[in-house]
Amino acid sequence: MENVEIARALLDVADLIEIQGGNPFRVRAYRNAALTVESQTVALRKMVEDGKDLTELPAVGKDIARHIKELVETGKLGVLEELERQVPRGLIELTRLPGLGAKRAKLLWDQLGIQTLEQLERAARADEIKGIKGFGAKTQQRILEGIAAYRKRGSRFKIVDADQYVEPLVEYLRRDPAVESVDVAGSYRRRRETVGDIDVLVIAKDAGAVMKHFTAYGDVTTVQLAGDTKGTVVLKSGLQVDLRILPKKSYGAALQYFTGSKEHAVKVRQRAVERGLRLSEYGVFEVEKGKEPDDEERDPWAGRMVAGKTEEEVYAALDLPWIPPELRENRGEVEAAARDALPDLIVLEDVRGDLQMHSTWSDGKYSLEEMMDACVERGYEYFAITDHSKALAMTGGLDAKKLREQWKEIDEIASRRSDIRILKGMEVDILADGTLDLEDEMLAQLDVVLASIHSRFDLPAAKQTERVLRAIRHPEVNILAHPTGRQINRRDAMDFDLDEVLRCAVEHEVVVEINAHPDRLDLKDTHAMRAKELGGRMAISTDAHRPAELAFMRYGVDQARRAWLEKGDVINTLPYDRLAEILAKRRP
Ligand code: DGT
Ligand code: CA
Ligand code: CA
Ligand code: ZN
Repeated sequence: MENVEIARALLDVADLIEIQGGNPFRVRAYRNAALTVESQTVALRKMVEDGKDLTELPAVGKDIARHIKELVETGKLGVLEELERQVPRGLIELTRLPGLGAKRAKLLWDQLGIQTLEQLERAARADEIKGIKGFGAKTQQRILEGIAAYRKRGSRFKIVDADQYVEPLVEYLRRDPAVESVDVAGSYRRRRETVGDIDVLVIAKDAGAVMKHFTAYGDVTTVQLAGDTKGTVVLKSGLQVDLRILPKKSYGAALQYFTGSKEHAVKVRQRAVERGLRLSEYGVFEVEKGKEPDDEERDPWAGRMVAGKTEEEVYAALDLPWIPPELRENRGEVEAAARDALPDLIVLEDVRGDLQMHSTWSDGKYSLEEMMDACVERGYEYFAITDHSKALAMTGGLDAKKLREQWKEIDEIASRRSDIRILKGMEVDILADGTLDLEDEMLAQLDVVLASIHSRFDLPAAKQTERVLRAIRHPEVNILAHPTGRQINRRDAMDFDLDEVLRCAVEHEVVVEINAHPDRLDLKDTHAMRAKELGGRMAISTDAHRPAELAFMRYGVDQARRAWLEKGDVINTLPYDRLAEILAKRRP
C-alpha cells in the first residue's frame, strides 16, 4: 500500500464523516493526517514494517496511527467500511460539484435517495430538485451546468482555464503585506496541457495571517484544510488549490520538490544519494557518516545543510545546471543537464509571426484588417490569413471565386500599408480521399498552404494514414495543421500512424503545426518531441478567430518548450525572407 492510497482512505473517512454531519474536528483531524501521509517521502508501509512509532508524525494521533497500521497490514480500514454502510460513497463525488457541499449532498440523499451523479442529473432534469427546501430553480440549473462542466473536463482543468483562476489569486495573495513572495509550482509551473490542482508556495513573515487571507479569498467555496503552514481550498469553478507557507532558507528546495514531476524528483534524488546527500523539500543535506539516508528522514533538518534557498543552488549541489520546469518529466533532462546539453528553449519573444488565423471571410469574427492591426500590435513582422475552404460550408469556407475576391482585398491593403507583411494563405480541407479542397492552380498562387482534417475522423487507421500522406505529398502543401485532430477533454487523436506521417512530412518538406489553441495543443508535447527527433520543422500557430486569441501563442510556446524545441525548430521565428524561402520550397 502506497502513501497516496493511505491518504486517499483517510480523506474518504473525512468526507463521509462530514456528509454524515459528524464532528468537524474529527473531519479536520483525518484531513490533516492525510496531508501528512501524502507529504512523507518515506513509505509508511516501511515504517510500519520497521515497527516505528507513527504518532511521531505531525497530525498523527493514536487512532490514526492504528488506522494506518490496519491499512498497511490488511489493505482495508474498518472505520471506512462502517461509514460506507451508513453513507453511500457516491456522495463524495457529489460534494465536489460547485454549489453542493456535504450538507446539501446529504439532504438530496435523504429526500430523494440520490447517490450518484447520474441520479442527480436525472432528478434535476425531472425538475425534482427545485422542490426541496433550500434548493430552487436556479440551484437546479446550476447543478446541471456543474455536472456538464465536470463531465467535459474530466477532473482536470485545461491550462488556459487554470490561468484564468490562478492569475487573480496570485495577485490577491501578493496584496497581503505579510506575503514576501508567491510562486505556483506543480504541473501548472511545468505548463502541462491540463492540471489536476494548483500548488501555491509562499514565503511569509506571519503564516497565520496569510492562511486567513487565503481562505477569505472571494472565489473560495470550500475550505478543506487550514493548518499552520498548509491549506487547501476549492474555488467556485471546482478547481482545488493547495497553499504551503515556507521558510526562506528552504524555499528553493520546496519549489523544486513541489514543481515535480514525481518522476523527475525520483531521478534527482537518486543523484543526491550517489553523492552522499539527502534532498528533500527542506533542502540538500550531507548524510552523516555511518547513517543511512532513511535514518534521518524523521528529523528533516539532520546533517549539514548545503543548499535550499534557491533552485539554482539545489541543482548546483547535485552538479547540475538549473533545469527549466517544462523539461522536468524524466524524459532525459537530468542526463542532458549532467552533460551540459540542455536545449536552449524557444521563448515567446522569438516568435515573429502567426501562420494560422481566420477572418470574416470564413468563420472569423473580425475583418482581415482588424486581425492585421492586432498582429501589428503584437509586434509581428508577418502573419498569414488562412480562412477555410469550401468543404467546411458551415464556416462559410471559400471557393476559388471568393478566394480571388479576398486576394483583391489583401492586395489593396498591402498597397497602402507597410507595417507588416501579409501572407496569402488558406486552411484547405483534406477530403476523405486525401485530395485537397481547392484547385491546384489556386493553391500555387498562395504564399502558404495549410492542409487539415475537419471531417471523417473515424476512417480505419490505414485509410486515415493514407489520406494524410496523400495530402502531404501534394507539392503545394506547406503546413499540416492540427495534425492529430484531438481536442483536449473532448475528442481523442485520430487513429492513424503519426510516425509515418511525420516521416513523410520531413521527406516532403512539410512543416507540422503546433496548434496553440488551448483546446487543441496539437501536436502535443511528446508528439512534437518525436517530430523534432525525426528532423521535422514546426510552426506554432494560434488558429485565432478574433484578435484576443492571438495571445494563445504563449500556450503553443509552452508546449514547444515541453517538447524541447529551440528557436531553430520553429519556422515562424525566422525573418520573413528566410520563411518565404522555406514556403516556396518547390516553386522555382
Ligand atoms: P496534477 O496536480 O495532477 O496536475 O500534477 P502535479 O504534478 O501538480 O502533482 P501534485 O499536485 O499531486 O503534486 C505537486 C508536486 O508535489 C508534484 O509534482 C511533486 C510533488 N509531490 C507530491 N506528492 C509527492 C510524493 O508523494 N512524492 C514526491 N517525490 N513528490 C511529490
Ligand atoms: Ca498540482
Ligand atoms: Ca497538489
Ligand atoms: Zn482547422
